[in-house]
Amino acid sequence: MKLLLMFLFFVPLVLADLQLGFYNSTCPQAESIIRAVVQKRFKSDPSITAALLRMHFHDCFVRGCDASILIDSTKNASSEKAAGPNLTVRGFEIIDEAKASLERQCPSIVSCADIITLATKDAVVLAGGPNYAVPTGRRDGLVSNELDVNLPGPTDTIPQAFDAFTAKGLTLNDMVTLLGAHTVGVAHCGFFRDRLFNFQGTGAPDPSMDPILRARLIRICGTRSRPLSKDPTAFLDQNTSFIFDNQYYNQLLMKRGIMQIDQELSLDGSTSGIVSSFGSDGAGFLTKFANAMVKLGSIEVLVGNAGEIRKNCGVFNPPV
Ligand code: HEM
Ligand SMILES: *[C@@H]1O[C@H](CO)[C@@H](O)[C@H](O)[C@H]1NC(C)=O
Ligand SMILES: *[C@@H]1O[C@H](CO)[C@@H](O)[C@H](O)[C@H]1NC(C)=O
Ligand SMILES: *[C@@H]1O[C@H](CO)[C@@H](O)[C@H](O)[C@H]1NC(C)=O
Ligand SMILES: CC(=O)N[C@H]1CO[C@H](CO)[C@@H](O)[C@@H]1O
Repeated sequence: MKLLLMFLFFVPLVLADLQLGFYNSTCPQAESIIRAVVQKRFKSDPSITAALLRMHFHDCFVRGCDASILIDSTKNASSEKAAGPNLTVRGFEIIDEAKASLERQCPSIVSCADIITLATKDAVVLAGGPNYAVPTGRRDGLVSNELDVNLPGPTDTIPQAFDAFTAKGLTLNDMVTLLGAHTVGVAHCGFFRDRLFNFQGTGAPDPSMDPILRARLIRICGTRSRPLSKDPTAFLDQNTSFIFDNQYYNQLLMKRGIMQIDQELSLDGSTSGIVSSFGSDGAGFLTKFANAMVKLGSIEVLVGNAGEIRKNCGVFNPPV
């Protein structure tokens, strides 16, 4: 009986969900305010598409899409930002700018989690990617802890990475599709340097890398004996680096993946077929990507009265 009561009690919470146009009546201009900020930024820096995509992914994979990635560490508490994989996440100022504008026009209405999700979509569109309707109504989380960050890494095998996606309710197809976000943006040499000189401790380069690409990456990253003191970056899609298209997959088919996890997609039998089909069907990829992004944006979201609507995306609201 107790169990049944608990079940009845929790059903409404489970059914409460994201919806299209959540701010229709409470802040009708919300989506256009965010779009304007993203458009202005994109004009001076088209790399923001990559920045926002990666921020969105890291947010959603740690405690769900609840803007926990935006919380600044304090003297007492190391937030998600302090965790290794977060070191190079960027674009926080775009979210802050949108939030400041929203707070002026509809205070305490639009969550930081929705801002990340909508801004990412806007930036994807500006880079030539698909437009898709983003269901909204996310609430901001009350916890951000460095120790919660457990993201897949660039040297994971496909089965290892897939485990991380399965744990979030995503399929292998979703994973291959979402990794298509690597059609924009950069990776620091430190994430793939071993492939150039000493792949998996073999003392030799990764045989699965095109030698022309290897030579180009050595010019960027430095030779084996004289590593550069700073860690430079290389484009993840060496062909159309700022365009959101399917060229990432075609580069993989030409052995021009930058990180090991990228190249593995075309080598592993479970994913190679998907890579080939996306390589030849650009429009199909864009449609699938839009659908996968809606799934990514729905992971473990807080809705209803859960969490809060932060006034400042970098700090939890002070207790009332
Ligand atoms: C197995 C899954 C994944 C792994 C192991 C992975 C790993 C990485 C690594 C190591 C970098 C380089 C970061 C740097 O050097 O600053 C990177 C960059 C990036 N990742 Fe992923 N990633 C994965 C999935 C995703 C997904 C699902 C998305 C988005 C939907 C995404 C979007 C991006 C973007 C856009 C960049 C470029 C960032 C920039 O230019 O600042 N990644 N990823
Ligand atoms: C908001 O408006 C759009 C467009 O008219 C509609 O499709 C959507 O269902 C509305 N959402 C809500 C929550 O009222
Ligand atoms: C540190 O933690 C204490 C107790 O949890 C709290 O009262 C205080 O405000 C925190 N200080 C900072 C700078 O977050
Ligand atoms: C680069 O991308 C274009 C399409 O945007 C494609 O036609 C071309 O074959 C690609 N070139 C290389 C070297 O991958
Ligand atoms: C963007 C950001 O906040 N990065 C932080 C990641 O963690 C390191 C080490 O704790 C900080 O120095 C960075 O500022």
